[in-house]
Amino acid sequence: MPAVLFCSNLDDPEEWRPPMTKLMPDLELRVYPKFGNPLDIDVAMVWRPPQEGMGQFKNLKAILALGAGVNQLDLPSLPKGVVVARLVDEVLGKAMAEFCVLTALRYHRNLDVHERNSRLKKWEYIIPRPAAQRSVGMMGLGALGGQAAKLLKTVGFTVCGWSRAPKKIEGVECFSGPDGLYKMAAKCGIVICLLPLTPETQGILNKKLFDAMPQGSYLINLGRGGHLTEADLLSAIASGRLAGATLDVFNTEPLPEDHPFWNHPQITVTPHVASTGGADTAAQLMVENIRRARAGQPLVNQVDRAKGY
Ligand code: NDP
Ligand code: OXD
Repeated sequence: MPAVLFCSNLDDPEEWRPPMTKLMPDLELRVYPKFGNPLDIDVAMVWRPPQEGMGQFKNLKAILALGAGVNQLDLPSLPKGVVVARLVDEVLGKAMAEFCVLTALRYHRNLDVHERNSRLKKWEYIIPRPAAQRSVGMMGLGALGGQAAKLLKTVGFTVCGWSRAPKKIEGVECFSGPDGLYKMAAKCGIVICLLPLTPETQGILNKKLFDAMPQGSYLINLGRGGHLTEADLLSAIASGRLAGATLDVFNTEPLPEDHPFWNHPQITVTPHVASTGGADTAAQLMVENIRRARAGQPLVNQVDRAKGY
């Protein structure tokens, strides 16, 4: 009887078991590290592979990521022939879009400045501007960035977006390709990163990008810590090029206690909480992909291992 491995230090397998068993009554879900005979495992639901890697699961056909991002799976290290699917889920998408609107509005309505002023008992009237006068640039127009761009538009922002391949999204000015990023950045007072972390996007939030943005802009990084060149952000804020940043993801998580971001008055740190998937809604996708993997069919939301997302 083939079995599915569940391996995550963040997700609770007992949240997934009931909705998945409802859809697949004969599901045999084994939780790492008590998986029994490794040769029984043909599919694995994984946030991050165990330290010893996935090599011992010789009959593994597919990895179903417990995240939308898959960089933490270290794709090149996975056995060749193993297919990988990402998590795309309505709860995840909705929560991420909310977080984008929340963080963008906070900067748009100068709440960051008012928060600092209130600690100093400083009464400073800043005239609020209409949202349409603020351009928000979305780096990544996939499942999450695309949905967030639409909600930002609904709130009234002028919205731009950047992707690898050209895209058309109603009401969103879309850019693509390497030059497109800097053309978009030049227009945007708030830039949000919702890219996957790949060799091409590593360190992409850097001086070149910040220099392209208007003076006094804001950065919101919800992608991965590896997107950000940390020293460039600190310099850009020190010079006034950027007025502040909200960072949800970091190279090392939890963010080390002595990290300069913690106490920086213009940086807001959130502990990788921008969004999370819902087991109830995503169980259907997982079960569908277990069936497909066992039938040798392409997975839903299958990752292109060469592209890295
Ligand atoms: P998708 O794969 O659906 O979308 C990725 C987007 O990025 C696509 O539009 C893609 O372009 C674009 N892209 C990728 N590489 C490049 C490149 N080199 N140049 C330009 N554009 C590029 O991913 P999701 O939207 O589902 O997720 C995005 C990321 O969000 C995840 O990888 C993860 O890192 C992060 N995340 C963070 C969470 C948090 O709580 N902070 C929660 C969940 C996810 P194209 O459309 O042309 O392929
Ligand atoms: C994800 C995440 O990739 O939570 O899903 O970061």
